[in-house]
Amino acid sequence: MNKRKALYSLICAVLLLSVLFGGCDIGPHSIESLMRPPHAASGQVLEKALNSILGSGFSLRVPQAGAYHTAVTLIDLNGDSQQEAIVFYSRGTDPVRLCVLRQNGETWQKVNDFAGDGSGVYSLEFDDMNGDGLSEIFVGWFLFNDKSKKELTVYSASMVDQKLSVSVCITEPYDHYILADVKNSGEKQLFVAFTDVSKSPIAASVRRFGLDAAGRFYTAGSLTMDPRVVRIESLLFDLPQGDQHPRVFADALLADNQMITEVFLWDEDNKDYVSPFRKSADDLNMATQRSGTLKCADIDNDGFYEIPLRKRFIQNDADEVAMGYLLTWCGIEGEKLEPQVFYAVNVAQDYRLFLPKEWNGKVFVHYTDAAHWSFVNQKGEALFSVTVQESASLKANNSNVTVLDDTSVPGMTYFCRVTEKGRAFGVTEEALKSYFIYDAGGNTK
Ligand SMILES: [Ca+2]
Ligand SMILES: [Ca+2]
Repeated sequence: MNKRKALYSLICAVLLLSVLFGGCDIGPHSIESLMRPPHAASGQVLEKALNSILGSGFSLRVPQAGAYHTAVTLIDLNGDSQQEAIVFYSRGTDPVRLCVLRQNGETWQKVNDFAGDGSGVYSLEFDDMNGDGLSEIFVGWFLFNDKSKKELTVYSASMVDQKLSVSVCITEPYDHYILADVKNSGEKQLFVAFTDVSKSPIAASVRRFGLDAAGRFYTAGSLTMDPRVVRIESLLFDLPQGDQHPRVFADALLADNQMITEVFLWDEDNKDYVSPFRKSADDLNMATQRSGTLKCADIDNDGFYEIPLRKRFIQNDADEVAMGYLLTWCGIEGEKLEPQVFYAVNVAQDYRLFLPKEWNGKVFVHYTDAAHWSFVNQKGEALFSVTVQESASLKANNSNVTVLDDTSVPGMTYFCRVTEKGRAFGVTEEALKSYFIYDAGGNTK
């Protein structure tokens, strides 16, 4: 769907909602001037149609996440330039239902009406998976009594005797899903990530589905995840330049505040995805394991995801790691993790310092006190320092320092000093000012 259509649908949906909920007095002419074709798509006509098709005593339901936040969504499912209406509604404590309406001249007619799978609508999305000009409808449902459990139902639009019909394709429990063109064929496949907590141990997996030309779903593949996974946090993909196959990234929580990013890469020999970081016999993804809950992200905005790893960055004892670490954002090159972006993270004093790539392996932190970090070279010679001090005492000492931040924490000043060795290495106060980021916890993106 192009942007203009999307905007148009949004305007229509907002106007319709206003009319349907009766909270806003918009005259029919103002609506109709915005909506083309003007007849059946007017709010009053649709409201009337809903009342006559659904009967009395229903309430409209709104998806909680995703791009469509309205109970009534207008969209052209079959590419005939006539918009259909997707309506979520419920009666009392019954499951939420999905009704699809189409315009028929001056009126609306019911295409299909489905009982949903839960007590609420999580998300709504549309995509023409197999490129046949007919849209699939992706609905995420909240299950009863437990909002952490969701089910995804995919509905497929088809033309039967030149009339639009909508039917259920699959229903799958899920945590996250994505649609990606796996084979560079113009056809998208559906990836469904799900943590099955009913199994012991918990079984996390990513299943892959395709849609054939006849409109039937088929299972295209199934990927297990690290057996230690207790929850899947996100599912993403990117497409490297010159590569035909998307790379899939799934952030997942382990026990004890540990996190991994499962990476799935296309393997041409097996014609399936494989996990390059879980090739060892124990099936564990140690390569991307880190403490904390920082998810993979495109940290340098180059269109590809990086994975945030924590490395030791100190010349002191390991038990001081909690005070600070080297945050290393790694891209994936081939099947290898390639360090790209570096930060020194001071957890105790809530800041991080960007470190240029050229400094990697050449600059370390020597600290005995979180309030004063001395950055040293391989020989242990001081290059520069970052210090936090009470602003009043700093002023009293009349110290000549370069202030990095004296506003984020009231009464405290972050400042830096550069040594002669540091200057020779190429460090300047101005550069450190631009590298310094105040950040509670020090470890968010
Ligand atoms: Ca249509
Ligand atoms: Ca990137």
